Amino acid sequence: MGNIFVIGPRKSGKTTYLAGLAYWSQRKMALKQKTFKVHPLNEDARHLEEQAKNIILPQASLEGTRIPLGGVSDLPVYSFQIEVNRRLHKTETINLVVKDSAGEIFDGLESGFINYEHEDLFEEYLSRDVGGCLIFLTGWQGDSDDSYVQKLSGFTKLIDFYERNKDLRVAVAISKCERGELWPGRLDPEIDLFDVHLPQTKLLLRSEIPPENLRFFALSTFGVLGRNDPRPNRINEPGWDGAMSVLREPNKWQPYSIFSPLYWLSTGKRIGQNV
Ligand SMILES: Nc1nc2c(ncn2[C@@H]2O[C@H](COP(=O)(O)OP(=O)(O)O)[C@@H](O)[C@H]2O)c(=O)[nH]1
Ligand SMILES: [Mg+2]
Repeated sequence: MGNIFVIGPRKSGKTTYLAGLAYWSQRKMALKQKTFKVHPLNEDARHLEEQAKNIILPQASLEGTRIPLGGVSDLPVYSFQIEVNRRLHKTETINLVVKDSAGEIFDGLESGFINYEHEDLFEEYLSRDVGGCLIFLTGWQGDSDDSYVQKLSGFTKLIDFYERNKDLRVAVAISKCERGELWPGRLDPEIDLFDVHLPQTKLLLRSEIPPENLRFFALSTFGVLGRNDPRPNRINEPGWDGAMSVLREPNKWQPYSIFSPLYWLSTGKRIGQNV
């Protein structure tokens, strides 16, 4: 089970996250993390794995995801099988189909009028066979809170419109949480990140989505340099307002909390937040 879609502003790290997931079981990990094994199942997912190997590891950035010429229906769909081996638990297998989206789709929510092309996509995203969505938010300063409220209120209206307000799980994540100002708040992101930096965003979601279907996360695909070395494992690329970065030490690549939102989205259960 498990159709999930990922949505969020441009450059919030969505595709890099999915690439990190696809490549998870391939790379030499700094910390041997054996709880999760990821098998990319379809061509799009294998391509993502290649991108992690050929672009992210050699310290470059992925190209932004654009709406394909063929329209939103041609956006890539990644299919993964995730094996979960926890001590004292039976092995679990999660089949996950994840649809990535282009940042324009999130940004377009603001206008209140959904572009008719995007409408098809939301109809698909919000159909009954989709169990959850992962929302990436990355800004925490300036007008980020206001801007997210505007877009997410468009989004919650769509959830209502498609009558998914009772049964769609929504995981909201602050991405790139290795950033020094955010890292200490990662352990209890709802209180220490959302209440502090994005309070209106949190209020809006809390008022629109039933509590059992809403969880807050902090994740970082790049992570930090080590368990006892909280320096970010990233180098900011010049320009782009700090939105573009690359890995700093590829051989220490250890994502933070990339599974716990997916695990909750697909099973409704919590798992340690650092995985
Ligand atoms: N600092 C940091 N940068 C990241 C992280 N994940 C992705 N990025 C960078 O953010 C930029 C946008 O990433 P991308 O995945 O294309 O974002 P998308 O537009 O949301 O799909 C790229 O320069 C990535 O290298 C992360 O965990 N931390
Ligand atoms: Mg992308």
